[in-house]
Amino acid sequence: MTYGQPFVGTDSGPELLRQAGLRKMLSALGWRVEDVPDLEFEALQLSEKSGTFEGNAKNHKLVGAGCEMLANAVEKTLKQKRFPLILGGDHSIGMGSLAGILRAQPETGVIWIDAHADLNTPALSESGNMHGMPVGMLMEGVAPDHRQIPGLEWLADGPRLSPDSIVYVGLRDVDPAERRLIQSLDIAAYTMHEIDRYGIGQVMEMALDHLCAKNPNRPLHLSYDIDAVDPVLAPATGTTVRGGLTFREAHYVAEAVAYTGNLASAEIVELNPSLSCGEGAEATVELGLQLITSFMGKSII
Ligand code: DIR
Ligand code: MN
Ligand code: MN
Ligand code: MN
Repeated sequence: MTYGQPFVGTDSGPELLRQAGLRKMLSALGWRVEDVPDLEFEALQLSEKSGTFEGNAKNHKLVGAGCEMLANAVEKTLKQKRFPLILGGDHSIGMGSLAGILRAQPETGVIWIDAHADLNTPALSESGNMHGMPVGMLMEGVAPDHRQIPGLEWLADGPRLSPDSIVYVGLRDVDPAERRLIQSLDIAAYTMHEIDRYGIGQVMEMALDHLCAKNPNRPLHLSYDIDAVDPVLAPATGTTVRGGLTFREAHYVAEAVAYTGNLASAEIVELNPSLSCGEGAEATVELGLQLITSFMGKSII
């Protein structure tokens, strides 16, 4: 998926992770891996229903139809008691992942690692880019009437994410409308400021406690936007913001989530090797692969 943001190349992430040895890494950790082929979004029959949509959501038909395919695949995988590891693609796919997860396991807690809050909707977005909307489109009290948005009609009656069922880690570029929502809905947000103040160890303890204190066995979903990591380490992504997670902070987040034993699904998104030449692209893919290895259970000793 690359239609949730303006740059070409974000759809090459999955293939580059495969080429970098993802399957071998997962097998070495003891996983039995079924590598399903990429979902083909390009060939989709686009919805022509519901007249013209006036809101600000670029490529909503393609993004919406692609996310519907992904939601169905994720729901099915979870219901088979298997672990969906979702490779992006831009973060608009988070709409599909979340929709499928909430249908299969509505009690899921979500850990959103990102420089951005992705809490926009077509009515709130300044850019119209749907990779800035996956959380907003699913959240109770924020989600729009999906029947009005061609491509997204399938989302109209689905379950919603409660504002207390998500934690953010790594935020540093939040739009004014998103900031108001985080405050008014009292969403748990650990920005780079909190990471500086408390350290990543305490931040992850607070974040996981927020999600799991009442239900220690709660299934967790990790949504890892590579732009959470500092652009010095992960330059090959569409919307870099300075002052991000260090190498160890980025890994610590993944390790802390893995150590809960509750991780039930995960996605890594926004790798775009075409945005950085040579070494930067390779380094970003390699980092993505290492982060996957960490949250899929690699232990250091
Ligand atoms: C901005 C940037 N908040 C938007 N969002 C990004 O376009 O909605 N999300 N880059 O990943
Ligand atoms: Mn994102
Ligand atoms: Mn982001
Ligand atoms: Mn993004």
